[in-house]
Amino acid sequence: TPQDTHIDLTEQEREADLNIHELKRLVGLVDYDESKDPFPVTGWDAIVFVVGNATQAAQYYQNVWGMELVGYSGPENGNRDHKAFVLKSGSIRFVLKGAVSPDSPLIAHHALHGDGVVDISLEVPDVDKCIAQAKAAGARVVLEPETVSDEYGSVRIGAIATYGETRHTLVQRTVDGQTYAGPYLPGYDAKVSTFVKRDGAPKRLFQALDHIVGNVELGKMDEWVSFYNRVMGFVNMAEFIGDDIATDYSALMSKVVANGNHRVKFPLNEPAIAKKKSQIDEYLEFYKGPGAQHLALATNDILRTVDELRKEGVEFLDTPDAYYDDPEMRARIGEVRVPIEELKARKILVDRDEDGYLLQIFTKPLGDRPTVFFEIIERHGSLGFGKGNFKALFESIEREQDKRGNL
Ligand code: TYF
Ligand code: FE
Repeated sequence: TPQDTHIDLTEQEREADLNIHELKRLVGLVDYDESKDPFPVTGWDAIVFVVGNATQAAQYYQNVWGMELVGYSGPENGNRDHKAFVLKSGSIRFVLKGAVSPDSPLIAHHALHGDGVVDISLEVPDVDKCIAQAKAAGARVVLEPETVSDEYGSVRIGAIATYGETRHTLVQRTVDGQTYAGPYLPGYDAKVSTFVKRDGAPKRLFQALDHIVGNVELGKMDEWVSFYNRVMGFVNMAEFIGDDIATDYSALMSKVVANGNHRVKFPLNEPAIAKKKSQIDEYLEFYKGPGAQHLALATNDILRTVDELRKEGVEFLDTPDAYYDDPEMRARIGEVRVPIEELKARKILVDRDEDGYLLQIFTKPLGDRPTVFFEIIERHGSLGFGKGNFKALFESIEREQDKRGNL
């Protein structure tokens, strides 16, 4: 029952009016005993993107993705290096950063990688404990624990390096019994969203973040799985794509790690040698190295989310009608909450396993390079990642690769 649980809501979830029962369904939260965890992670803190033009991207994420602008840092409040916009949807926070100063270090990062995720920031109850464990396990610490403060209070932060130029900043929001009360981190001011200015409510097209996939180099997947096991105490989840299916059509191998409560799930992909050029190789070539490939946004109404996004011009991967008309597939997925025709009309994929089913759809790349994209996911019991859809999905990705001349 929802009452009989040991997981607490995060501040962001409480503010988003979510409850544990909803979160179990949305992202597959599980109970676990934090006291034995060498590196306890509460959940996502923020996903930080570097983009070519944060001023315009902030408009896009509000107007198209229905997110709410809540915080800002930039020249007007003393940050002469870059502008940063904090956007929220449900319990997820995105931070978009773009260089203002021609000497900003963000420029070199953007020149190399294009738009992408630089920081998968995690909320932790005890930064010092995590950094000590990370060091003992041989991780590269890129920021020693420090306390930063402003008029809203204090947070304690530290950071470790992960694949490529990506990092995990660890944010402890309660210091000496006081929880930080500002819109994001010290240095950020509250900002009013265009939705609020228009006297409306943000659309809240997604309520939580389900997983973030990392693409790593050929032969490195197991090293990164082991990194998350050893350094961060993450556990392996059942779903994986091995070389058996890889060489047939998908040209990638994948394993999934998760933190104790499963709020944070990281599938890790590496390219596999196949007949065609792997989609992972295409990513690595255009991102100039390993990085975050897709973010899966959890929704409780994928039909509405997809309709709203399409109306605003978001492009999704195509799924052939044959996928829905295949009797074997119809038999396997059985009954779902809407007639299959509703899914077919929107190209939404279905997968079923022993725990339940999930609905999912994937966007085309979000920016100019064929790198980062979003997945929209609606879970109904399934704790998987859509393994049954890999064939149809990867064929669709390959059709896009072909159009780009990268097959
Ligand atoms: O997260 C996953 O594993 C699924 C499937 O390049 C997937 O969303 C895996 C790899 C990929 C695209 C989607
Ligand atoms: Fe996914």
